[in-house]
Amino acid sequence: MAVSYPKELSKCSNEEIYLALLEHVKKLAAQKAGKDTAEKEKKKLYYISAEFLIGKLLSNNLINLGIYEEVRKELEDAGKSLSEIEELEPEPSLGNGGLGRLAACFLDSIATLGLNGDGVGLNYHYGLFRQVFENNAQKELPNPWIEKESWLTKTDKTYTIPFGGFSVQSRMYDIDVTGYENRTNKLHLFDIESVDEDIVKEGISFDKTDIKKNLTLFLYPDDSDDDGRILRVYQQYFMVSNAARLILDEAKERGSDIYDLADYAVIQINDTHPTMVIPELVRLLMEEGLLIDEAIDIVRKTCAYTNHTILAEALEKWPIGYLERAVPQLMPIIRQLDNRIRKEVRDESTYIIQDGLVHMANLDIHYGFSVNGVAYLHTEILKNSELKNFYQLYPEKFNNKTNGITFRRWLLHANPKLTELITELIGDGFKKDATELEKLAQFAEDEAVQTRLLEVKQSAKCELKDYLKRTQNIELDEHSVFDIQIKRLHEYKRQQMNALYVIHKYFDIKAGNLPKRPITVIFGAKAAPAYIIAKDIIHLILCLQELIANDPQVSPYLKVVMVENYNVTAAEKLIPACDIDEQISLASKEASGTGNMKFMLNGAVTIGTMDGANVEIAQLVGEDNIYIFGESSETVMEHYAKADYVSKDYYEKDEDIRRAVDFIVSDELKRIGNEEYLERLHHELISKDWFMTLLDWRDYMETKERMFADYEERLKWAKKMLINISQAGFFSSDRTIAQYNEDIWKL
Ligand code: T68
Repeated sequence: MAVSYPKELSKCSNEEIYLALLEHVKKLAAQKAGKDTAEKEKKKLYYISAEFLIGKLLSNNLINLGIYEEVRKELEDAGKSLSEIEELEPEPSLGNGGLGRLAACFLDSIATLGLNGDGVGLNYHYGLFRQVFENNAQKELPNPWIEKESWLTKTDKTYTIPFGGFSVQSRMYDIDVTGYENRTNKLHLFDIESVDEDIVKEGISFDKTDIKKNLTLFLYPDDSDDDGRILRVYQQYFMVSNAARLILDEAKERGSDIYDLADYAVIQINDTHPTMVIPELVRLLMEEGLLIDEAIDIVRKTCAYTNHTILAEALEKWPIGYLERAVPQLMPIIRQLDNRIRKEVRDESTYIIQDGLVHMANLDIHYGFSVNGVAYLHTEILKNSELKNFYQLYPEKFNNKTNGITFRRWLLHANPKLTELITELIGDGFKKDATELEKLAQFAEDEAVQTRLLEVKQSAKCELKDYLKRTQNIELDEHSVFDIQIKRLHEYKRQQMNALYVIHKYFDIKAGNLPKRPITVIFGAKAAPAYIIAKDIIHLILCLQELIANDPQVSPYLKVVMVENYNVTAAEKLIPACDIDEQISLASKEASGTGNMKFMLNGAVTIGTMDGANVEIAQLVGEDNIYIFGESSETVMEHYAKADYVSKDYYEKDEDIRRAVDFIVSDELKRIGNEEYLERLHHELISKDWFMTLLDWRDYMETKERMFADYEERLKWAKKMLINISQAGFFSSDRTIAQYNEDIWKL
């Protein structure tokens, strides 16, 4: 089937081409979806998630449908550029970070492996906020992405969803999920028609109590007050009530008599946001006439839970009062579920309702049949400390599923030049079976290959330079080392540690210790709107960027760049261009990380702590090919247990640390920045430093210096790059999904 362009291709505008391709892909996908829905497929997976950070879809769909090259060539022959056309596509910002991007990678792999599984979430009109910088600080704006023509298809599915005192009418929108040379699945996004975008005023503020108008406006509305938190409860219930109804409808269509639901459906609960699906399913089954015991039995066999963090703040606990107000029909069920546990289980720490709060994770663990962490170390920490009491109750439920990423987006699409080089060296089998990348190891000592790899990296750096110049008017020196830290802004991820290194380097350069090659430190991160210290860290980075850029003594050797509105599209340009990848979280705190996997796949070398999936990466590539520093997770957890970490001690005994930390409140920075923000961050570091920046700082600094020195041995460095790429196959989300299916879903 040929693409039908409205006129001769060379005369079409990019906009016309984009729309023609959009329609073409939707048609192709629909054709395939029609073919695949075989009745013989009894069981279906529903991946419910508050976030699906899907990124732009055009190229990815073209690749997965096997027509990317053909389309690109046809456009090129007509003097058009696919990458320019792609820039017209808005990026849906239906996610925040790793958890949402993981869900998107999973959907790709589920379809690619030919599994019957759909995603279910919400159709946020403004997604996560769009970040702009003003006066060296983050400002939040709405992020509209839904256009007249888009990947969304309006369906006929609607439900009446009851809330306390009123109800709303939902509607389901679908986005096709094309697998790589395989089936097409769906991402179902629920919405309501009464949402009113005009209620948003000044930045992203709006009336949080007007649920009919605001329900699907934003992902993660500000939860610093009760109204914001209750709005999240409304959103979550809306998501899962729709999901549960859809699941029941579809199971019945495929022949389920409801009692055998577990043979027809399996639900993966992505973090605690969809947890209310458990009591809601029980409630709906009872409406169908089942006894509560029967309903609970069925739900217990149907739901599985993934945990993505050990940070207490993210293990949601909703006050009973919120639930009683928003979803009163659910509270009696939740109390029943809790009462059963109270009778069965002695350990009070596992009760669902404690001190007037409903512990969502506890509900998942008691009433799900599987609990998984997202990397080896993370799962061990869950079993042996965070969720120890639950592990003792249900050892058989616990399992690890180390995260993965889809290579279609993060290699084939993001880095065509590297893909071409790899294909030339080992053939294209790796596109289907990522472990074939191991064959690259045979070229580890091959100087010709090493040189080619360096050339590919250089060209990606030039492309990033062009991109940032064009989109953000940022100037990069492509001959400098690109040192990149891109991820949500959070103290545990320790962007502040990197910023303190920048300050240290600034002093070094001032003192005449010039680096062998200029260094460009690139950051990309959004901070949650109500997370004050995270915003202060962004402020510090932006102030450093300005200070250094205007200092003629330092700027030839050091540059700081904070990319505005970091998102999937920016990541696709940044990752291929990266030399040094920062994965510097406080050990034990980063459940997995998935950026680390994308970077290694693209030939970056990581500096990191023994945390999350870094542990597995280090094991695979060996100590010569990753730069590990910092205290171990055991030591860190011991510090927390004994409460004996005192950041001030490090500040007082290490002159370099003191100099760097004090620079935050220096006259130079205060002249550029906001005194209150800088003072607050300075105080936080010295008096709290909850994520132990200063504990690891000296080791970090020294490791980084070693890394910059090693970088100068270009061919030896290229060998490290090659080994990283060759070992990245394990981190394909195809492997992860195959394991989910084998151990949990059993489709
Ligand atoms: C991330 N979690 C983990 N959470 O931090 C990361 N949570 O280590 C891991 O690789 C990734 O999940 C995938 O497993 C998140 O991204 C959230 O975004 C979040 C948002 C709101 C509430 C709780």
